[in-house]
Amino acid sequence: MLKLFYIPNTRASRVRWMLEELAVPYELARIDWPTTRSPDYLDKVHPLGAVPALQDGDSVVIESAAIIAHLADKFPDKRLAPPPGERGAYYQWIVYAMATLEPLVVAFNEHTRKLPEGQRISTIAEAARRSFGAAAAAVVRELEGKEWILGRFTAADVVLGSVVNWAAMIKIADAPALVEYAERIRARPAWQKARRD
Ligand SMILES: N[C@@H](CCC(=O)N[C@@H](CS)C(=O)NCC(=O)O)C(=O)O
Repeated sequence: MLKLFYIPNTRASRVRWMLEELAVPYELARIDWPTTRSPDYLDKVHPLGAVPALQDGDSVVIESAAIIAHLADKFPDKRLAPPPGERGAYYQWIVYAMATLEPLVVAFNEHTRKLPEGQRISTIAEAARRSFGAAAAAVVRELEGKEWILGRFTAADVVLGSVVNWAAMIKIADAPALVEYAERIRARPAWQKARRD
């Protein structure tokens, strides 16, 4: 049985959403932050004491996007990844979300809400907002006339949609196309199931 190491309102939520999209059985291992600091967790689950991590048989996979891509491949009949050899745009948007967009969302979040007020630097937040706007313009263009980033819904939407939704929530993303994409994400039954408790 797949086992997801999970803390609510973290990047583990996007993996839980993916598992709900797949509608496969899984164990939700609700842990807390002290558990992630335990020697056992650091040794056997996540070397940085973070979530998410997915145990699949004898292996443990970390990194939310890697877990989501792995799950799409593990259940090919669910058609959440394009066929091998046709995955250029699919990989592109997964990596774009994680490597290009998410670090800007993180910087903006830290310097507008997460850090204690005295440690926030408004020029960092502003620079992140500008860079995010420029980088997200490519997503806006790609979504033109489409509901989902590849046309039909795939695991790339789980990764990209999680990041865009986070960006919309903290208001670094304000382009109507991104706000509407985030609304479509939140309207999915699997998204709602993944957040029911
Ligand atoms: N790139 C990693 C980031 C994982 C990560 O940083 N997770 C946060 C929660 S969203 C965490 O567990 N941080 C450890 C901490 O706050 O101590 C992924 O996408 O899985």
